[in-house]
Amino acid sequence: MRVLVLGGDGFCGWPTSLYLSDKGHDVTILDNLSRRKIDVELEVESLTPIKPIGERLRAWKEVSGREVGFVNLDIATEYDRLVTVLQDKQPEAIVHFAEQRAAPYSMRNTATKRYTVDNNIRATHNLLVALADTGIDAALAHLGTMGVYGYGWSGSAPIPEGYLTVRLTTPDGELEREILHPANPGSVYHMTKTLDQLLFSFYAKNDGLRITDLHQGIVWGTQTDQTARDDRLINRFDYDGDYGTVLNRFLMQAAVGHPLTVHGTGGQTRAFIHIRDTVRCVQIALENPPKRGDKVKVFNQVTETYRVRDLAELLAKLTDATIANLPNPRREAVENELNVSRDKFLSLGLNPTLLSEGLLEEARDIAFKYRDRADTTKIIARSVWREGMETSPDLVDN
Ligand code: NAD
Ligand code: USQ
Repeated sequence: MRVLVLGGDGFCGWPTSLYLSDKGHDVTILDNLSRRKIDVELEVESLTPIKPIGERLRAWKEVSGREVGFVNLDIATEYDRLVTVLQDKQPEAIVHFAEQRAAPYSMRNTATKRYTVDNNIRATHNLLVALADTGIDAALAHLGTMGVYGYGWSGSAPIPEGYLTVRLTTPDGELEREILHPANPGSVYHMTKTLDQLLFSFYAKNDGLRITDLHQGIVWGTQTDQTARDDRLINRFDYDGDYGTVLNRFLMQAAVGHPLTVHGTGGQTRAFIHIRDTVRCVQIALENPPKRGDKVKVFNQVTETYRVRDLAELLAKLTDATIANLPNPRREAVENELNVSRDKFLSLGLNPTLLSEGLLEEARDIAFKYRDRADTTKIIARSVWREGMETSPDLVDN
């Protein structure tokens, strides 16, 4: 298939681009490199030494013999160029990763809240209207988030894959309806993903676009079979207080001898997926698209759920790290249950990479290898959900 990967220079997009290329697809990345610019703004770098996009692509051609195209394009602001690329490439499939994805960055200040909404909503809408406008019938897979459902709203009842069946009492009797699961975002970033859902629903209904929304959990790990083939292909590893996600942060913290930064009691239960499964799930979704006229297909892209403090305890046991219970910079439930339906991917053949299998390898090979690149003053999360909330001081000297 001719596949466009929007946001293909990022943490999930880069390994997905290589995976799809390796499977024989004709891949072109569209990315405005905004994620690299945010690193400059935050004065932080990926723990792993990622190469510039041009060098990445040359290295991939050298090791695989396959070419991946690249267009530097801002999907949120360069609509006419987006249309030209679509007409030129005539993609059969599109994967949409191109959004500002960090909840803490989206809550950092007024400017980052506005940027997150402007960037994410405009990018998604530009893509949808461009597909409707050009009549290109590509299968579109978007990376959404488990956070659209909120945490704990349905107690221990399983969170369905996107839709909820409800019964309405009318003067003429009972009506049964399938509705999008109520949206309950916990950050401006998560809010943009709930708004994306409405855009998808409308364009599927009105224009017959074929859309799959992948409600993904927290991605952990770094390397895939493809990114591990050459040092120049290495994937990014975010560990800073805004972009680092919890399990990769704990892995990195254990590697540099930093206490594990548990927010509050660590009673937050979250869904997880290894990066190797992210790339497989995207492939499965592209191979099983909805038909024209179908409603948006929703998959919960998660393999396991864990409580934050259980992850910290597991790592502390494996690595001798200590645990620090810090003031939580976020407004979120102190403790929550999370029961997620995840049958669709399993029924389509996903064989999940479970946490214990990859964990040691990941910790040893990546975080430890690059520990000298860490700036420990960037570890503590300091973007607060409301002005005046307490944050922790640095726990170690840099
Ligand atoms: P990332 O920030 O590493 O990658 C996003 C890429 O999109 C970056 O390369 C960035 O430069 C590009 N981009 C952003 N806005 C753009 C625009 N307007 N035009 C062109 N390119 C643009 O993020 P990631 O971790 O790879 O996440 C990818 C997607 O998956 C996001 O939409 C995110 O919400 C979703 N997701 C990620 C996780 C996770 O744990 N990382 C979990 C669930 C869902
Ligand atoms: N947490 C800690 N200590 C830390 C970092 C985080 O206790 O050092 C806690 C947070 O308070 C939160 C939980 O761990 O309760 C998860 O935080 P996170 O930063 O790992 O994940 P989150 O902000 O939810 O965002 C990440 C991705 C986002 C994606 C989302 C999937 O950045 O793009 O959408 O995971 S999900 O969480 O399923 O919505």
